[in-house]
Amino acid sequence: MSIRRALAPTVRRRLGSVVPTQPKVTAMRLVLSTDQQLARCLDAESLQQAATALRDEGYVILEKAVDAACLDVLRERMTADTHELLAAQAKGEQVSGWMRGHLQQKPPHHRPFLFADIVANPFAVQVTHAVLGDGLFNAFYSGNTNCPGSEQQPLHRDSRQLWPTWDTAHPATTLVVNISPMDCDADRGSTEIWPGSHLVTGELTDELIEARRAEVPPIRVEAPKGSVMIRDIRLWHRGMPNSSDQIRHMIAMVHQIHWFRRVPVLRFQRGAEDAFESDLLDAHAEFFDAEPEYLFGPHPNHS
Ligand SMILES: O=C(O)CCC(=O)C(=O)O
Repeated sequence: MSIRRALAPTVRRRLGSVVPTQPKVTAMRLVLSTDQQLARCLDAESLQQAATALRDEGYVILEKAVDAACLDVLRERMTADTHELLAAQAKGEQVSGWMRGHLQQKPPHHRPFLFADIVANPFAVQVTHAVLGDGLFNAFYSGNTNCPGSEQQPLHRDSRQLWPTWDTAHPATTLVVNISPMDCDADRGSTEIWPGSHLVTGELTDELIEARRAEVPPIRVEAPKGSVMIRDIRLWHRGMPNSSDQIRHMIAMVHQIHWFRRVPVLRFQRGAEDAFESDLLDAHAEFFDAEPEYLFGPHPNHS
């Protein structure tokens, strides 16, 4: 496994003049080795690095963590579903999404589109478990679709600090697991994220945003196909214009600490239970014979 990581701004400040020339944080990523892929397990050092990145920077990208074949199957089906959503939108039907070209789109909830590499990705679960501890559960199975010609979203965070009047941030309670079935980069409208901003308290005013930009500027997610990005739900981010001719899908799951209020269970088709098996993650799911209505179903308020 290789790891690229610059020192976090907090560390740079603490070290002061000892390392005045350290570059700013630009990425936090781990590339899984073949051994780790075969073992379906991160080694202790990698796990610690990933958990530390998530705590300090608010995100980590694990490359080579998802099988390409299942991503291809998902992309084909999700592209067909996007066209169905866009056709409905063109006819005036209500379709979820914030700003032109951005859709809240659930992946299929039935066989053969439910894969262990996605719904219980062992590497992602290891990392979220390392940060959130025993008893974590998944509260969400949906996603963000960024269509060609989309516009920029306002900067936002998907959840505020739990104690918004405090001037210090609390430890992580909720982590978003994002998987795209394709290469993600700025041309294809990858998400803009603000490293370390999950620890910033206060309202997202223009003044606070500009002060933060001067200290730690935002970056665009660069995640080759097969990557998983895990981010703290408080991390500042936004959807950006997609200047390519390709629809960018991004599946989103939300892992929560055991004591968090539970949303209603997620509903999937019976026969796919095996995909959700995990010693560490409670899938918080129920299975039914009928194919669940997912595409036009309700969207809970997450991610
Ligand atoms: O699609 C993205 O890159 C981010 C979307 C997003 O943050 C949102 O729709 O709230």
